[in-house]
Amino acid sequence: MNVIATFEIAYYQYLNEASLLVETLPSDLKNPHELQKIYRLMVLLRTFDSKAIALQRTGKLGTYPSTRGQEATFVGIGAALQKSDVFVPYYRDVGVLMQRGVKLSDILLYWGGDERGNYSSMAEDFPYSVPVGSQPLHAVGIATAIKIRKQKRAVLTVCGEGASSQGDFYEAMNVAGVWKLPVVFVVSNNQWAISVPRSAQSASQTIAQKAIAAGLQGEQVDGNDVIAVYERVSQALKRARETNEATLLEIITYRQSDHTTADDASRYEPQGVREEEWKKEPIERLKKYLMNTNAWTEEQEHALHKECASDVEKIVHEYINAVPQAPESMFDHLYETLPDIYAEQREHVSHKEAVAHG
Ligand SMILES: Cc1ncc(C[n+]2csc(CCOP(=O)(O)OP(=O)(O)O)c2C)c(N)n1
Ligand SMILES: [Mg+2]
Repeated sequence: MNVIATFEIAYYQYLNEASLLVETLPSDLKNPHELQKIYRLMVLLRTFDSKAIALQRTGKLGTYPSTRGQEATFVGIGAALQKSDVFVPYYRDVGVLMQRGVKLSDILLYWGGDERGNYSSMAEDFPYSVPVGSQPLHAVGIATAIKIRKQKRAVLTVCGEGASSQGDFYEAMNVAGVWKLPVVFVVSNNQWAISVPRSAQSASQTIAQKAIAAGLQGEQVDGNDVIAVYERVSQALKRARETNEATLLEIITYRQSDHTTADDASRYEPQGVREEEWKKEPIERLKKYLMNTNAWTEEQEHALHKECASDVEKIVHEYINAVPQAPESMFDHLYETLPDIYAEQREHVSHKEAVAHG
């Protein structure tokens, strides 16, 4: 017997659970302003998230998926992406979208429910939608177009560890490997797929090693450490842009919430786990580091919370007072030239609307 293949999976952490740097700070983040910016975004995201849940509980928003506890994942990804890269989201991506020019009031409109629905969605990157495992396929399609056009851009897509069990996920990685496509697959491993725990999701020791069979590099990243997320995503994007090599990043974190506001995790989540995991949560971890390095003060902290609360109030005001978009606008951001069959349907919908509203 000869061993003909071996592999290892690296785990990356920069800022450990005790807020101590265990690796050299990446050069992009050496200026304290950079980490302060990232910290502000994480606090804004959490403030927005709590408000969105409160709006749903008081009947002012439809079903909403929280990102509580996962702020480092999404803020880190958003900070690492360059403007010319393409982002292909799933439904827990507010922290990225808010850095891609999407207004937070539009995100509320998206989750607003039928009556307040924002039909055209956000077309800055890929239309915002709620796929569970199809988006990696869309990402490799876009990456193929980028490669054919010889552009220096990367595509990044995110899905959950639950979605990584789907055939679509493996198919997308396979084609990215064999066609050498400039794509980064991120799996946000938050330990739950609604009520299915990670242990029941896959017998694979890591999700990252799913990359190996497709010929890609796979690695694990501490998802409660925004420095690690930023740096590993940045490196993977750079490799994609410069060498067309795809990467799978398994970002390990914990869902500090129900799956969505339509779920009740207390029915299946073992008692005490969430509290234990909370000790590792990303915002406090970075705050302690900033304070320990004299890059943040209690006064700044107080001012930031006030500022975020006031920003979120403005966002909610915009949302509550938004004029719902016309239903026919759902046809307006899909094609450069609308095919005849949809043009007819568009006409039909707008006519029905006109009749309904006299
Ligand atoms: C193809 C498909 N299967 C199932 C569902 C129902 N569904 C919605 S979210 C979800 C769980 C996904 O979990 P995970 O991929 O871990 O992402 P997370 O929500 O934890 O971020 C499921 C099963 C769906 N929307 N689409
Ligand atoms: Mg999950």
